[in-house]
Amino acid sequence: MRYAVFVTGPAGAGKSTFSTAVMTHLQASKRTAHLVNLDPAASPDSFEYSPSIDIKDLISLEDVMNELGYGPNGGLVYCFEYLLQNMDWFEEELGEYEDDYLIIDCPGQIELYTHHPFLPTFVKTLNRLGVRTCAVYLLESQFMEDKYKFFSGVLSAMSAMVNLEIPWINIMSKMDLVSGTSEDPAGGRNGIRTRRNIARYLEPDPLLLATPHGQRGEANPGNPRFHALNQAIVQLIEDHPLVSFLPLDLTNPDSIEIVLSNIDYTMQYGESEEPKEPHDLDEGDFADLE
Ligand SMILES: Nc1nc2c(ncn2[C@@H]2O[C@H](COP(=O)(O)OP(=O)(O)OP(=O)(O)O)[C@@H](O)[C@H]2O)c(=O)[nH]1
Ligand SMILES: [Mg+2]
Repeated sequence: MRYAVFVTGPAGAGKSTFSTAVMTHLQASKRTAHLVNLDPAASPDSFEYSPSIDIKDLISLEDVMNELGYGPNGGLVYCFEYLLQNMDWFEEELGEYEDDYLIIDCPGQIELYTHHPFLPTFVKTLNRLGVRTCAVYLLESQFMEDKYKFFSGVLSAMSAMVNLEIPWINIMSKMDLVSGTSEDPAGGRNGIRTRRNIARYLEPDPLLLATPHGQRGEANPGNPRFHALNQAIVQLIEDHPLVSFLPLDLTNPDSIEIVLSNIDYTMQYGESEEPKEPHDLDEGDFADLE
């Protein structure tokens, strides 16, 4: 059995840094893992480990922009369409890595997760090739500084989950930037950086949004026109508590261990397979997606 972890999340959430940390951790525990770069715009020296499979060997954003005159976002769409049309290339690259664990570092364009069909199609193809998949979605801890920004992050995580429909883990990255030990250290706007408050973000408490207006700070006071919308979002999150976050502090070795064991558990890594015919996995399991 082969396994693939999609490392997803908005721009700058720490996906590449996390992918590297996972590689280091797996290698230290004598497990083989391969890095896959799925970002056609990644700079070559951004990787501590050189990727075993690199989309840039197939197509690079730079070439698409220079030769076809696309901008960066249209260029990304072109690259993914090209990848999907050339999945035999990916399959060939994958062929060399039986019984392995792939860490797939994805690009940071949020639309890739929320509504484009590329990643779901890519995942289905991997599943057909017998690769067991899961996704981690990283949101950086700075999102907890503003509850409105935070809930927009929660909603983006939700729509990405709905779009991809694979086993899923949300991660609050860069927790080393949050102290969480004192009552309200100087950096903690709105007093969020206390342990109790952090817990309300990791298990999102919709009541954070329901507090009265005027508590957002002077620069951006709550607009009463959005009160009803906030109420509706509170209700949505309350009725569908799909999103909670595992904290990730890369300065703490235990933290990455906990996150990794959650990933292993989610993908049922190493567990004997169910006696299922391969063709059962083909159409039936994905029929609801169409
Ligand atoms: N303090 C802190 N900084 C981090 C951590 N992880 C990443 N960073 C920093 O955040 C920035 C972005 O990190 P990347 O790993 O490149 O993020 P990414 O999600 O791969 O970014 P894109 O691929 O551009 O979307 C870099 O400056 C990192 O050094 C972390 O755990 N703690
Ligand atoms: Mg990256």
